[in-house]
Amino acid sequence: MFKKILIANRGEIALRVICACRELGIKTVAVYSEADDNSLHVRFADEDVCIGPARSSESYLSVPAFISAAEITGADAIHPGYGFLSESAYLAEVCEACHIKFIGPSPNVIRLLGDKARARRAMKKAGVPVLPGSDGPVESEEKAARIARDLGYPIIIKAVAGGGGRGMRVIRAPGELGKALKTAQREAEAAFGVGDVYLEKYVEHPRHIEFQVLGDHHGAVVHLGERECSIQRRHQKLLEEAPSMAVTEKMRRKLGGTVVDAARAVQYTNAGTFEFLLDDKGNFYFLEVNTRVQVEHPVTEFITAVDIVKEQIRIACGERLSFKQGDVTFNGHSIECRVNAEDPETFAPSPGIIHAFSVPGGPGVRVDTFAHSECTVSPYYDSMIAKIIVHGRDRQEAIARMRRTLEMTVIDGIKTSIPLHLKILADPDFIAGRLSTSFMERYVVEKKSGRTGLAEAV
Ligand code: MV4
Repeated sequence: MFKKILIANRGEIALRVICACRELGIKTVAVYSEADDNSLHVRFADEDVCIGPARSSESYLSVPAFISAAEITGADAIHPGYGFLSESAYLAEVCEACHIKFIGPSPNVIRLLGDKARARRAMKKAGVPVLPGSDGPVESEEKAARIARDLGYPIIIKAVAGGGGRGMRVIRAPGELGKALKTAQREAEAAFGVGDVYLEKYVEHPRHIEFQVLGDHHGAVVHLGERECSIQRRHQKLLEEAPSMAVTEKMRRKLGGTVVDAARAVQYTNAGTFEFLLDDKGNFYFLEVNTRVQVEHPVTEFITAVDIVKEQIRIACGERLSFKQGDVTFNGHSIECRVNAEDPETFAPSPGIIHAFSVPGGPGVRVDTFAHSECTVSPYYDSMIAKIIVHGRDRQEAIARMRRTLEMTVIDGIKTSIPLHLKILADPDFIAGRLSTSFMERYVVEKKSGRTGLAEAV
């Protein structure tokens, strides 16, 4: 087993990795920017290294900073968390060259799946359902128009280097195509340095459902079921749950099996997430693979009792998965609310000092956070300050448990999204499980039109 792991991240996920390391008897190295010198991840790590100024580009996004910190402290491995360089094939490659284990898939797999058009092709070949679309990048307007006509409108233009909703454009009529293609290519070039885009048939009001997988270095792959992630705004998830009310046991077994086969086909190792759209007819369509641990992994941990971060570490040091697909069981229902430091009405960031912080415990409650009383929420980083995760015997109990937990949470000094979460939890469509990626949009529209929408309710 590794003796020492460097955590190339900050905030709650850095603490989450420290939890796993402590339970496994592994020493930890925290890295931190000048804005984070009082952070809990620094306090609870065995060693710490300051890697630069507050700005991420000069600290948490610096490959040389991570590598030199690992070399100075003699770390055997780097856990990248999520965000920052967690899906950087380059970081994984430099780690390999420096004989430091990168806790994630191989550089080649990260590169393959990071190219959304290549990933789509690989998944199609492996038998995963994909939407009708272009076989690869489309350069010319003529080719795009021909493909779009065959697909039928609406279509969506996606950046090959995009993902997570960045660099997408929906086209509803042939007249919009030419200009949109050029703009999409230009924007992709500016944002990612790669201007390639591809086309897909557009699905209206789908659900967003993702499957968690784990693969070891001996060819074993298992899935841990799905997460329902449809409640999001501007591609930022607000609330996730497992299992999804829209997925039957039969669907789970079928798509889970397909995803496991596909992961094996691309020699996927470590933890990964296969994202899908689910349309109103029950059809799944592949979107992309995330090659990192996800923010919402705790809902899966609650219903399967698998510690995903510990498994990531064990896999990276070459251990075999200790359980088989048949050993994976799904127990009860879990919900996560991402508590953000933001105005619940306008969504404007609300950084500052948290003067009082208290979250109740009790049965079935888990809080993953870096926050505490008198801590600072920096304007330099993501606004997520805590994840509140609950587990109940069924969805109804989980909803009630989440509601009482949020009601008994104290966060003074900054605005948070908790009032918005409470509105979602009281929404009749949410309670009935009528979800789609348009769920949050509808709030805003209803508010503007003056009707009693969720923004006014509660
Ligand atoms: C789509 C789509 C509809 N049709 N692709 C957004 C994130 C990125 N992974 C892909 N995304 C979408 N791709 C087709 N062909 C709708 C979305 C989408 C979405 C997907 C998941 C979660 C939230 C979303 C919000 C808006 C659009």
